[in-house]
Amino acid sequence: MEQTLSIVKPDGVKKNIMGEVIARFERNGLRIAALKMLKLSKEDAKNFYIVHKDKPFYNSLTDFMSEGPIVVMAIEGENAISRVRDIMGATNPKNAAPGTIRADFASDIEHNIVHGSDSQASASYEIPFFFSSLEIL
Ligand code: 3AN
Repeated sequence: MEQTLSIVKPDGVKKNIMGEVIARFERNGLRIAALKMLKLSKEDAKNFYIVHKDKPFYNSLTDFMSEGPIVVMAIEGENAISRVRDIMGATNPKNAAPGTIRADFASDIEHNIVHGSDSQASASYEIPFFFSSLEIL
């Protein structure tokens, strides 16, 4: 069993597809172990994406991630990290396989609807960033 952190980003919430994103994970047999809606401050977004702090897109990414509500969830299942990333599709929606969330809904590489941890190390940072152990069921 593996756990991963997924986020419906502000563009996904704005497009009214949070339920669609969650349903795609559930239909794949993954289990939602924790879930909440919240809004990040700019400072929160910078801390969440600290691994990207030297990237040219760090400032605009953290502006975008703090511009509106997001839905964060801890997802559990066998190979949950790679399964969630398969369901999401490639970072750039232009390269995302047909039928993936990003191919179906994302407008560009920054506004790409959904986040999923890219490794166990990332998941170990990202899950406790949002959830206490009491909130993961
Ligand atoms: P993923 O979310 O697919 O793991 P990462 O970790 O490489 O992708 O990038 C984190 C986030 O940064 C992406 N979800 C995307 O919103 C944004 N991003 C990545 N690359 C770019 C880029 N070249 N220009 C703008 N934003 C980017």
